[in-house]
Amino acid sequence: KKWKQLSRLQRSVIIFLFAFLVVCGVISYTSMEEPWKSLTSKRLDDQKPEPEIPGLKLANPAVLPAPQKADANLGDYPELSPQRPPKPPHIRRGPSNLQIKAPRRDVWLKTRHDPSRVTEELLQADKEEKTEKSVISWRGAVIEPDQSTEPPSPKTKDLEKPSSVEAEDQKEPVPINERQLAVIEAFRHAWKGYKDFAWGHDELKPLSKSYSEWFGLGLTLIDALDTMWILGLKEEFEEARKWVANDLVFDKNVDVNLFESTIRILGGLLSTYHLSGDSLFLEKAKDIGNRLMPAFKTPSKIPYSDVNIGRGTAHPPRWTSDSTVAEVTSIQLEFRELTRLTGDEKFQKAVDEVMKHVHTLSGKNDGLVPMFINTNSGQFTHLGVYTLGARADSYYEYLLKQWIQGGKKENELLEDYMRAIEGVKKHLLQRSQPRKLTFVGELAHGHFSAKMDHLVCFLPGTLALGAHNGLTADHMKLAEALIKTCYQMYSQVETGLSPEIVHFNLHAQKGQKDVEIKPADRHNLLRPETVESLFYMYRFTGDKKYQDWGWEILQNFNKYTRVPTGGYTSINNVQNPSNPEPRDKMESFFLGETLKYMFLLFSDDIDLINLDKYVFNTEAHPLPIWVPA
Ligand code: DMJ
Repeated sequence: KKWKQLSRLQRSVIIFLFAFLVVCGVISYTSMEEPWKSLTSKRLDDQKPEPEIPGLKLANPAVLPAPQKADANLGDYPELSPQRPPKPPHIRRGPSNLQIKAPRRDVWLKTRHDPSRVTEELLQADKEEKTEKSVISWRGAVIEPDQSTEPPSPKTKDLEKPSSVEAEDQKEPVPINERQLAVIEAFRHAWKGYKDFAWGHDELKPLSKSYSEWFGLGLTLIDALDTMWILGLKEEFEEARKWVANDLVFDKNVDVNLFESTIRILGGLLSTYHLSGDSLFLEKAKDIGNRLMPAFKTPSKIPYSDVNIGRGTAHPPRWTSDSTVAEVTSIQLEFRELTRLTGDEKFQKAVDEVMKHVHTLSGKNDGLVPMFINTNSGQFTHLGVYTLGARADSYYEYLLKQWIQGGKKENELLEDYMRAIEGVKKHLLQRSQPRKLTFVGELAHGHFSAKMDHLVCFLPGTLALGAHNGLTADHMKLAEALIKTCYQMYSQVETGLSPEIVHFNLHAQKGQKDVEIKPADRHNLLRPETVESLFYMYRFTGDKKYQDWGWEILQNFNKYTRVPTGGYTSINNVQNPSNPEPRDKMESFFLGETLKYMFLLFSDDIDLINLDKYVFNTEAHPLPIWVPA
């Protein structure tokens, strides 16, 4: 009624004013991008800490993370860093949910103390990474540049040169040197014997020009696959691959030793898969991994030593229900990696359970473990004997290596490792006479024995690896002393080759050497441990004496163990240069480990299996270090 009573002019003014107000309102609303944010930020402003009132405490303390202490080791626990940049980009291999590339540590370190540079640096890194192209290697597989272990460009004319794509995209390859060529030559000679007389069988018998069978699974061929890759032996690799594709069958009624087949076959297939990117090797690894699983079906979940991979049954050795401690605790790197690659948790679960169980067990002596464990009770047996040699050795090695593999987060493994090394120092370390060589002996029911297996020579390398990964520098000092001793185990012997076991002299006597050898221990099986440690020592110190020592050893292998018609042989007597008594057997680890570590020792290319990206299993098969979470 009132509206009607207004003049036309009055009505127009009111309509105009109303419209004006509506338009202003809309404009001011839309100019706020996220209107609700203003409320939130207002609330955050309101949350500014009140000036502290003496005696008054908040009932619910703030949930924000506490600032880091200045001395906290942020490098080891990047997730705790208050300035943690967003996750750097990763390259993936295998199933898309799995990463194997180490984080961009360069970017990480540069930006950690300057958050304003984080985004800029990461964008740059991302850009650089995108421009890095995947390259096709001669093996016909796609290699991601950061993960590739492309062998240095071979100089020999019968080895193929890298393609032009590789030459453009990759760092200048470090040329192969004379000593590495000598390793290639040795490998080819060994391979010739295997190919001519033992192709597809487990081990070459080079003198009788035949073979021996252990599992009947082409052990030497599988153990040697990644060595051929690393040495750049294209033709040999392709031929061996064909055999794996067409002839390697695991569906066989055969008993295999769980540990040996894990470290040599599963480990060899997994590392070859990583180096080549060829899924054939992953498929085979899954197959053998699954077939080994029945070993874990025991009352204690400590696995049996033997599995029938065709029947799916497992059992302990005939005379006991015990397993060897080193064997049940040195299969973890491989099964954990198999879970990471397949997404199937059962593999890792089974081996992690063993480690957790052993972690809690009584019967250790300052971290040192006995040699046997019962598969029914889960308890250590034959208590009181402690060694770093046969039956216990790789337990210590895998404590450290699992910790590294998993991104240095599994503290129990590190604790056990550190405690064990303290145990070694306290109970097993001694010095010989007259040269005062530091060595690791054995303890039997409180009695020290100055006996050291050649197997113990893995220890300097492991200690050095730990020190490289941030553990105490004392470990490096001990490593330096021990590798010197291991070298003396070669150089004080007539052939320049170490026996299987030595006894050190503890009391000085005129004209006596530090090292004594008993008749039963005079054999040499072409073992890798000293060369393995020399490789780590050279990588971490750059001291050329380690290369020179390795070179002497290679020459002595050539002098006393090389069989003219092909292959190398174990010998029975390292003390008799005129007749070292060949044993007629070339162990698969000579190709899998000894020659591989020799080649790496003589290389000056730290990216040829970069030790910040790969961890070697106990059979020298490199597996990727997982990206820290
Ligand atoms: C290899 O099978 C492995 O290195 C294992 O850890 C110990 N024995 C041989 C080599 O000596």
